Amino acid sequence: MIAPRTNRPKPHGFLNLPVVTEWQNLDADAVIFGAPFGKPYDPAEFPNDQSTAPSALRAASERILLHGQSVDTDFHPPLCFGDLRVVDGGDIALDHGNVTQHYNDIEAAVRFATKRNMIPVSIGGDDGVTNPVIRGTDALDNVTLIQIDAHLDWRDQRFGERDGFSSPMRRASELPHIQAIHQIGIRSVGSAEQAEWDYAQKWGAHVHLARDIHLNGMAPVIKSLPNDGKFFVTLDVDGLDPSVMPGTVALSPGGLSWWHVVTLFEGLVQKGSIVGLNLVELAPKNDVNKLSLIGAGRLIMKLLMIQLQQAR
Ligand SMILES: [Mn+2]
Repeated sequence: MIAPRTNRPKPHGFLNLPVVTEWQNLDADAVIFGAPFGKPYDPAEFPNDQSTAPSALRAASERILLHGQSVDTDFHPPLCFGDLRVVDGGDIALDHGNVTQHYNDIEAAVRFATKRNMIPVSIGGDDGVTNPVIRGTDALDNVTLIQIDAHLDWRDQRFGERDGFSSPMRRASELPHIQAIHQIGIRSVGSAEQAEWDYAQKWGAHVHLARDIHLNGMAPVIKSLPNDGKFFVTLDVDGLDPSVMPGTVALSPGGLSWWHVVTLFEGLVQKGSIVGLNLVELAPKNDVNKLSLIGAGRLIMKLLMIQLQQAR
């Protein structure tokens, strides 16, 4: 298997973590990398603002974590992120504007990491990059997909494109290693039509509505997850409420709170283990005072701390 080579991150590694762009040299518990380019429905919409998210997130590092040895008061005893073996693996390149090759390289990077027992953390990009990311998890069997999102994303195709941002759950449902799909934070209207809703129900997707989570908390969601599950988290930031995460595109009122998502991560490691994270749809131009960059960056940290401290 050929190791991916990535572009050096700008302006520096995420949280100033060590940077490794020659992946054959990777030795870490987790690798964070940019997967910037989703397949567009209209060439005029390419590249979009979400493609700038990996660089914007790195540039906001000092607002996400002041110091590698800062304590995290949510943990008992308070734990720091600093001594976890996490690296920034750079950005997957886009050569000659070839998005199909870009998708293949994203898929290969996820596969490379999981085969070497490193947790892949991919940062999009729009939700289109979720398609190759999930395909790349096929070295893990019986994966339970945890989608945090406002939207169903079960469209078979849109404008003839099958690998765009409206289709990742549909594509995931076709993969033999995806055992279950839990969709968390779903609400209101998106691109889904009746046929997609029916198809998702028929397939057996577990849809956890944002409204029910606000009424009953996250405990019923966690209870419904399989014991000893291998959970891959795909986090479309629009799953959170716009008041928490304004820096996105397809805003939808009534979304999840910060604590809902952190509580979910904690529930995943009580039930099983988190095997990867994919974070998409950050749109820095729409952000307010770096609120979304700080929130997204800290959710990446939180997920890794919760999983890696548990595994120690
Ligand atoms: Mn969405």
